[in-house]
Amino acid sequence: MQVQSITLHKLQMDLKNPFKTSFGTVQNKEFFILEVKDHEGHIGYGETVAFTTPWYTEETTKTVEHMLIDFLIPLVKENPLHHPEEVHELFSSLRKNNMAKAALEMAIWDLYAKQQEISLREGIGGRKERIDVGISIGMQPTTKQLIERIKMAIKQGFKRVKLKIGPENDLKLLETVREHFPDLPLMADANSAYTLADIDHLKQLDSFNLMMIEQPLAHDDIVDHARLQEQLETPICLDESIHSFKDAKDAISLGSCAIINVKAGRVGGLTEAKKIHDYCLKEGIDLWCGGMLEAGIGRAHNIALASLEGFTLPGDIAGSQHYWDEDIIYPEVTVEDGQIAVPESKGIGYEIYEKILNKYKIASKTFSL
Ligand code: OSB
Ligand code: MG
Repeated sequence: MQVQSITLHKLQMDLKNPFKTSFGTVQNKEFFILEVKDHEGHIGYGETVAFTTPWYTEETTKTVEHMLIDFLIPLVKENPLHHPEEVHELFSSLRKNNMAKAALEMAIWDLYAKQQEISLREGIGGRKERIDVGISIGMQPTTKQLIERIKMAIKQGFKRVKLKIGPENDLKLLETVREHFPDLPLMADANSAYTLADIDHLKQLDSFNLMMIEQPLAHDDIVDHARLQEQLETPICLDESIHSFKDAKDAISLGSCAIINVKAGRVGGLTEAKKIHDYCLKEGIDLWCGGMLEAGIGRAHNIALASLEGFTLPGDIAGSQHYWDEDIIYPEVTVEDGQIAVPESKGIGYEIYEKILNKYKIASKTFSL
């Protein structure tokens, strides 16, 4: 599957609303769309998910650009590929930088599916034709606004609601939310806002019947999470702590979590995400697909990934309209009754909307291979 050229389009797009977590606020996204072309004119697309500051993982838009240009594209140039599953192994000679690796690996997966004339879903072995989705609601200026947001999410049919919490806004907030929505499938994401010293405080969260609490402790921890899970009835879901299949295996065997949130960007691509998926399926561990406030290309990849049967819980995959005034793909992603139809056409199953891409593009570079 020889690659002829790789183009990096740098985009700047503003989210409709600021997205606030315990660690900071995202409003302006700066990221790359990757175009990987072969000699027959097939094009595979990828999207980088790092932010401009390293608040979520250590990667940033700039480190991703550096890794792609100085290391990852040259590796693809020097090594002929036969199948996208070889890319993860090829990139393993370079440490970490999973988001940079994932963007290129995922573009190569899309290219492969297009060459084979199959959907990306089929390419990775996904069986679901529709996927259940939930919504992640950032911290709101007032509880009243949060309640309104939740009402809207329920009206739109989302299968579960995820709230962002931290030590300053958890118990009272969850109490109010539960008063309004006693039976809503609800979960909370702390983005590492607590430490093990907060254990008595965290135990109080058990009274809210949450589906899970996501990443309560440090971004790089699995040991303390195991200690916490021992004393917590609410299942713990790990996000930031899981960067690889090995992390997932270790966390499961230590009892650090009962559920995993997989993001292909965080684990270095679709091949590693699928490996985690296969293991969770075998071990009976619940799994769902996380999000990184992606534009259409990243969103399309998440939809294909979530079509694998082991994604047992609704993912953080909203429709394009939820985050963007206009998306860079057509058709845009739409949610109906809390579900997204997985496209059947070739590759990711969405086309690039050139006009919109060009509108938000601030630079492009092409590398011939
Ligand atoms: O922790 O899951 C997270 C967004 C950006 C970075 C990290 C996270 C999130 C979300 C929203 O919760 C996910 C989405 O809807 O794309
Ligand atoms: Mg999270």
